[in-house]
Amino acid sequence: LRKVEALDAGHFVRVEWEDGSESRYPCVWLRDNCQCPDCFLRSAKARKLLFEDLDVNIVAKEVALADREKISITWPDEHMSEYEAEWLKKRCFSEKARAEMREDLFLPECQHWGSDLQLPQMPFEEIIYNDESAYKWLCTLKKVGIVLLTGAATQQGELVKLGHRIGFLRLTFYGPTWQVQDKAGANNVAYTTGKLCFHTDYPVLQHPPGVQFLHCIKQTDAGGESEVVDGFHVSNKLKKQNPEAFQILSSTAVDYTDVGVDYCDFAVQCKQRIIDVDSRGQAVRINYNNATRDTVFDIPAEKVRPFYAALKEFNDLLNSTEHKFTYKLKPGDIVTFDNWRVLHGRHSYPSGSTVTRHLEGAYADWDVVMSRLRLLRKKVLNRD
Ligand code: OGA
Ligand code: NM2
Ligand code: ZN
Ligand code: ZN
Repeated sequence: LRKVEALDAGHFVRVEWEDGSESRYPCVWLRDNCQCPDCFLRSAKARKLLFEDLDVNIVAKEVALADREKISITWPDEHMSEYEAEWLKKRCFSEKARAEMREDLFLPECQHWGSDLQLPQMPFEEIIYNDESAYKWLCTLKKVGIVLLTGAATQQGELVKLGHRIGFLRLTFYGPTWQVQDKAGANNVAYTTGKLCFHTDYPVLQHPPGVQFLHCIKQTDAGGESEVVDGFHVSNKLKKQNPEAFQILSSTAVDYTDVGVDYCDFAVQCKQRIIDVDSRGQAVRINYNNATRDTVFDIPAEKVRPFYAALKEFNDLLNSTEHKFTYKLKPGDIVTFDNWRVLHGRHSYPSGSTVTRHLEGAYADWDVVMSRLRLLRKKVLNRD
C-alpha cells in the first residue's frame, strides 16, 4: 500500500497499491465489514454487527495509512476500523478480482464431453488415505462430472467410508445407503431388472442430491451395462438446434411424485423444470426421471403436446451415439458423479431366482463435497 484517500464526499475509499494499481471500496461496505471485536466475532468468523445498526449512507470521516500494511478509518461516531492490505486486496471490487475470487471459491470450470469421454479413474484406497488424491478426485468430479473409483471391497459399507471421507452422506427416504437389486414388490423401478433410460436421481425432492455414488458389489454376466451423458453439453446442443424445445423444457414446471415405504413411509410431490437455468439462461441442473414424472400434469391442455414434443427432442439428443458413453461396472468399482449434470441409465438384465447384480448407492450434497474440496486444497497447497 502506498496511498489511501476518501473520494465522492466520503462514500468511497481509494487505495493505491505498491505496483501503482488502485482499488475502490464503498464506505458502507467497509463499515459493514469492520473487523474489530465489537463488529466481528473472530471465533465464528462472522459478523456481530446488526444490520439495523448500520447506517447505509455512512461516509468516512478520516482515512489514514497505518504503516504500509493496513489502513484505518474513523467514522462520524468516532468508531475506528482497520483493514489489512492483503484482506483488502482479496476483496477488491474490480471485475478481474471478483472473477478470480469466484473461481477460487466455486471452481466453475466445466469440461463438456460426449461419447469421447475418457472416464477419469482413481484407486479407491488412494482417495481414502491420501489428501492429494482426494483433492484431485473432487476437483475432477466438479470439472468433468464423473470419476470412477476402483478396487473397493466387494461388500456393503464402502460408501459409508466414502461418506466419512467427505463429511457425511445425504439421508433420503431410501435410507442412508440403498441397495440396487431386483426386489419383489419393488418400491422403485431401479429395484427391478428393467432398463433405466437416462435420468437424474430424485427430482421429486425440492433439492435433489448433488452427488451420487454407486458401488458395484456384484455384476451380472449378461446386460446391466451403465450409460452416462453430459446433461449440460446436451442442453447447450438443444438450445442451438431447437431453441423452442429448450425454452419449453427450461420453463415448464413438471410434476414429480414418489409414494411408498422404505426407510420410513413417504408421499413426496414436487414441481421441477427439466432443464433448470440460471439468470443468464445457462443450464445449472437437470431434473429428469421419467419413472417418477407424475401422471398429474398441472399445465393447460393445449400446452401438453408441445411439451412432449420438446421432451422427445431432448431425450433423442441424450441417446444419440455422439453424446452417450457406455461402460460396465466391475465388482469393486464405485462410480461417483454429478447428479445435477450427468444423466445415467442402465441396460436391462435377465431376471432369475437369485440376485445376480447388486449395487450399493448413496447421495451427498454439493455443499458437503465442495466444503471438503476447499479444506483439502488448503491442506494440500498449504494455503491460508
Ligand atoms: C438407480 C440407478 C443404476 C444401475 O438406482 O437410480 O440408476 O446401474 N441404478 O442399476
Ligand atoms: N433410488 C435409487 O428418482 C429416483 O427415484 C431415483 C432412487 C431408489 C434411491 C431412484
Ligand atoms: Zn467495529
Ligand atoms: Zn439412478
